Amino acid sequence: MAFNDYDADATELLEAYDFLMKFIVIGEAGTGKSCLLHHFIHNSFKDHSQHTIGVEFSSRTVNLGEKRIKLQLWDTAGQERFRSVTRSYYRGAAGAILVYDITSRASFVNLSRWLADAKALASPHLVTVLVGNKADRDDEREVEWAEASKWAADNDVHFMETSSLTGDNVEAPFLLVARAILLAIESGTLDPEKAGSGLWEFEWTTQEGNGPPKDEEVDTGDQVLLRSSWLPIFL
Ligand SMILES: Nc1nc2c(ncn2[C@@H]2O[C@H](COP(=O)(O)OP(=O)(O)O)[C@@H](O)[C@H]2O)c(=O)[nH]1
Ligand SMILES: [Mg+2]
Repeated sequence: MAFNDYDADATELLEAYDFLMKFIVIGEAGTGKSCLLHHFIHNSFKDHSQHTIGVEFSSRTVNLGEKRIKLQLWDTAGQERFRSVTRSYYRGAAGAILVYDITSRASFVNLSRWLADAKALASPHLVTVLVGNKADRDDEREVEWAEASKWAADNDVHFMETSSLTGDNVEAPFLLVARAILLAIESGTLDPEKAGSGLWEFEWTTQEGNGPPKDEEVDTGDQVLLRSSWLPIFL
């Protein structure tokens, strides 16, 4: 459950990393967002996935080249009634995993709206990957790979198909987005020092030469305040 995840996360915050990147996982309900995340974090299929209420957190630290990247993953509810709630969590996201279900055309048709919301509310440099999940159900496919790939190219986002049931490709979208963000940082397109300036609200911490974050730095972060004071209302 989300609150245990939060506790685990709090102790993990002391772990050293080079960059903390906030990712949001968005898309219609039932597309497999929670299962995809579960597979990425736990390397197993999530049986009996319940509807996500509001937002749930998890995190995983990955190595990209010489860098340790902590991915802070915000799983959102796809239902319309949570829309205004989840939108408030888009703020400052560096990466977005936009999920549809390849066996459901209905989950594909509103992608433009999801992407527009994310672009409007997250970081202006938001890196997005479109994920066609449930690729294991190819016989029930309603959205062709070529059509989704074209949509992604037209909208300037990355694209891949995954299966959180079999585990096919489940790490790839997360690593792809993290790598793209890291490249942008290293090439100077993104300036991490601008965190919190309003121009670049990417919630992260650089650790180079400074060791792990100090407790008070962690505690005064926007996201931590949101977690402790706001989330329990929805749990
Ligand atoms: N066949 C198949 N079913 C999946 C896959 N991913 C999720 N599901 C199922 O789809 C349903 C919704 O999954 P969930 O992760 O809760 O969707 P969410 O609402 O987007 O978070 C559940 O019944 C899952 O078991 C997948 O890759 N393949
Ligand atoms: Mg969910």
